[in-house]
Amino acid sequence: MDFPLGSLGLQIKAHWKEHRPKMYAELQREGKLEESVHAAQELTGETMYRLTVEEHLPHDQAWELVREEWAFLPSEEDRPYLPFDPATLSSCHRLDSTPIPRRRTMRKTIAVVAGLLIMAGWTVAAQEKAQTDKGEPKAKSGHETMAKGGEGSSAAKIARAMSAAPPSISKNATIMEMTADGQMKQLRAGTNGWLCMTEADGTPMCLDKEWQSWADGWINKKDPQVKNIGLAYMLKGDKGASNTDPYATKSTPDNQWVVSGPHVMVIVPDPAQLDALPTDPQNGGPWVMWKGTKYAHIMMPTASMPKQPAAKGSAAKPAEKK
Ligand SMILES: [Cu+2]
Repeated sequence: MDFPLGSLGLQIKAHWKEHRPKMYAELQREGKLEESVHAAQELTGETMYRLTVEEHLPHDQAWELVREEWAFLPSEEDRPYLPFDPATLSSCHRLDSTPIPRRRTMRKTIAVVAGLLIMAGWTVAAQEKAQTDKGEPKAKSGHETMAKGGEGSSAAKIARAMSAAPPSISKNATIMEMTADGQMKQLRAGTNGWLCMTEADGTPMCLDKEWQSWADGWINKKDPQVKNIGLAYMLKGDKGASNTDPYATKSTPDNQWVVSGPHVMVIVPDPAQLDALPTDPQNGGPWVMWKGTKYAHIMMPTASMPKQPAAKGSAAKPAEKK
């Protein structure tokens, strides 16, 4: 088998080598490097096609959603554990399961889209560079920041928040970010009742109305007002949470720290209804997080759970692979 890499593929390979050297070396050792880069290239092209041609998302928005999904992965320092195993990447990994039309016409399109992407990337980089070179003073406050320097970053934040749910939901959702001091700041108004937000650490999630009142309770440490079943998406996974303590910020020997891959979350008005479900994140299916607290909810993985970081000083069994 050979796995032809286009210019996008070559960029992906270089990016992985620079930003995820351990993963790169491991893939190389397993003889899976070319195959994985190729899969990342194809998935990125296919998904761009789907988002732009089929779902009519503007090109730059689609690219923001897709670029870090498989291709330009976060660095190993920022994100040691990915929500997927790059060695087993295949076309079953998609932003969602919308089928992709006829394979044959795709080939050409992928090449074209990938070409466009690279062009777009260059243009933006070139424009940013040109601005810096001109020595334009950075806008300091208020509207100026939003209109000029802030615009790119706020578009990126919006795209990041949107990436938690399928585009059909997130494109019309209200977008907010939680700032470092825990305040919520609206980045864009929405029309469909959903809220897509990023937590202070950048973790994105999209919440329906019930989950929004739940989040209000959780953030402000008061009783959540859950009146109906509530649904939320976290298709980018999270950076880790205690399975028992809603307010834990890091792993301890006994707080059942768990890093989750892509998942959906469910809340119900009566927490007793969750009693029938397991609470072990590694049981292979959905589980209840924060059981026995006011914030108990169902975690429902939509992909295999990622490899867990070795819990320091705990007796936790090592996460089994595959
Ligand atoms: Cu979650």
